[in-house]
Amino acid sequence: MATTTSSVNEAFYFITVISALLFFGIVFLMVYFLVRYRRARNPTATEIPGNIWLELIWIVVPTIIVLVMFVYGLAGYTLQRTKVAGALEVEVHTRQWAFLFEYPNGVKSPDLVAPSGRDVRLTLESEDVIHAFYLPAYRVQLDAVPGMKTYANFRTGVVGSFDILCAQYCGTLHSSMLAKLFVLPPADFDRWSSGEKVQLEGVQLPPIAASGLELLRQRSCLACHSTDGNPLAGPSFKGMFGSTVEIMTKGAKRSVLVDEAFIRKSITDPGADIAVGFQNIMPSGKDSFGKLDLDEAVEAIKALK
Ligand code: HEC
Ligand SMILES: [Cu+2]
Repeated sequence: MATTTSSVNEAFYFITVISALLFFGIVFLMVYFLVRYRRARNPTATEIPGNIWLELIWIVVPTIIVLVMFVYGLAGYTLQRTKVAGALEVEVHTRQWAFLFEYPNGVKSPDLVAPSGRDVRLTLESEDVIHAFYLPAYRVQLDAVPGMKTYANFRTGVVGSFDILCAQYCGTLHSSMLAKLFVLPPADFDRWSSGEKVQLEGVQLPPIAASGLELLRQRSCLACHSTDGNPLAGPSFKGMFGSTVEIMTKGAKRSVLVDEAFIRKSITDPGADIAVGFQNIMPSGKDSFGKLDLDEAVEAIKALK
């Protein structure tokens, strides 16, 4: 049965073979004409006013070739876009600079986990700039655009782990916007998605019942906040709790003590107060944290003395 992956492969091979044939055909003719009509053999140039049949051939044949490429491409595009019955639906949230995969049962994971031999339907959304979900092993590449949903299907194959990258330059830490696809035997997938710890040989699966610090990592906070005191795009979490910081609120500068309420507000409404020396680029954590998760994240920041 044709899948996204096989149809992209077919289109790719077809285009490659046609390109190779044209390349060698053109080079062969060029060399042949060079030799055959060289000056020594052909001292006076021949004036050729035109040849209707030749012209028809080089218009019609390439048009047919390009149309066949289009049909191959359209078939793959349709497979990738059309809803498949019984597919595993996964929402892919993208933001600077991490992926977050959300399952129908509410499980959220920094890596994509799926059972083998199953259709997967991704719904992509971006919370800030344009990103691109890129899963080369399965030939899936699709932009995630703010304010718009985009969709991609693929069918998982053998058990294993595969790279996922962001393929759209999206800012300073674009190159670290990475994730994995873990394809598991179906029974293991069911155990993983119901919260059990699943151990596979040589594979480190993302835990879904996370510790506070793990949670900060999974929600991409650690892309901008270090835990060692060095500022990245945002101030370090180390020593944040209990410190006094300068912030801008509606254009006015003031000092505040970083207490629990301030940390909570900074996560759910990061645009309200801007730490001096930093830019207002932090995505709101309002929708990506459940209440319990938020408590745990705040505790983890408080603990980073
Ligand atoms: C894109 C980078 C980025 C990401 C991702 C990010 N932040 Fe921030 N964060 C910033 C910047 C920049 C500031 C300083 C400007 C401001 O106050 O909005 C900041 C400020 C904060 C502050 C207030 C610190 C202060 O001294 O005022 C807290 C608390 C915070 N972030 C927590 C988090 C948590 C928790 C997450 C994960 C859900 C997170 N951030 C994700 C960039 C980021
Ligand atoms: Cu990106």
